[in-house]
Amino acid sequence: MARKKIALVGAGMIGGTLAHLAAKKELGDIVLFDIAEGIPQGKALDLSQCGPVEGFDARITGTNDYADIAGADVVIVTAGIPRKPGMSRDDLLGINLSVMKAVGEGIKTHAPDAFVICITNPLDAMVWALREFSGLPHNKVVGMAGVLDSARFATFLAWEFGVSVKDVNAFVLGGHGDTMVPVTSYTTVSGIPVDDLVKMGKSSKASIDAIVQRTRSGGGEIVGLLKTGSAYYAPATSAIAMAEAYLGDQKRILPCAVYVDGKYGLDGLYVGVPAVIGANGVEEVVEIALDAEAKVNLQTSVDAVKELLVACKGIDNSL
Ligand code: TXD
Repeated sequence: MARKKIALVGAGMIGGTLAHLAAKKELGDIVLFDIAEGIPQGKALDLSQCGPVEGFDARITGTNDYADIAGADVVIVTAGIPRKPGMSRDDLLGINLSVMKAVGEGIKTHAPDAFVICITNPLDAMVWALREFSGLPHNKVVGMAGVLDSARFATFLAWEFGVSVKDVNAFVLGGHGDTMVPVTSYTTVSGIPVDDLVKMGKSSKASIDAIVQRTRSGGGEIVGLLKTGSAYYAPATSAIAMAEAYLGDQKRILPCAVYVDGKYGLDGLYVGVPAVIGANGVEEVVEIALDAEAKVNLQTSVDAVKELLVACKGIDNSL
């Protein structure tokens, strides 16, 4: 059976990391696309030379021509600009919306049957715009944010409780912004709810609240430290988990930015909720029962996403 084809649109910090992870896991042949001449070609050549050492068989190529993504099974989009200190994710909207228009056209023309994972910020607006520009079915276009935000939440909780990250199952819903919703009532350590662990004296409400806030500002914390850009190892790792769920028909329930129309009382927008990811892309939007506080927080997050969509429509009247 021919190897799958993974197209990475954007060959920057996350794109290069995606390529390395996909190659090490032998997910398929890899095409790195970018508008910067030389970058995708240079990274592809460098990554190819990992093969003899790592022992992976994957053809890794770099290109500046969208035609080379033809027939991709998965397309992961990181094209655009990242944050610098002092910038919010929303500040990226104007530039990255125009990038999504070009990327959407490229995918529409050359890879209309792909499962598309958008990473570019502001994520909840960019994934919606990419779906509009590409014209692909809603179940084949998703945004990566919740897996990353949940991983950040899980990391901080594992440190707090002094347990293995393997045993922490964390849930973060809502938009990929300051209004994201870490849901402690659905977050467990080996099945034990975090709220019960607090009652058992393993932590305190104040510490958990501080972890929730650190999770919300997790991206900004790294931007402030790096100064030259934003996080890329965990974002790439998170997107690869989503790609594997699709390629392997894993039926994983993952927090992803998916198109929600009807469930959660939402009327047709992309926001982070639990979704079943399998061979048909988004196979189900899982509607979990939320307590009053989580419902209010999710609505606040949805309202923030809706404001971004209004801004997008104000910039590009084709939307
Ligand atoms: O959880 C999440 N979704 C976020 C997303 C986590 C971290 C980073 N987040 C966002 O991903 C970030 O705010 C950026 O919008 C993207 C990509 O971040 P990255 O760190 O990879 O940015 P780089 O290193 O600047 O790479 C972007 C590449 C760069 O090589 C540009 O030349 C290229 O995008 N680029 C384009 N490629 C194709 N087409 C166009 N028009 C284009 N414009 C820039």
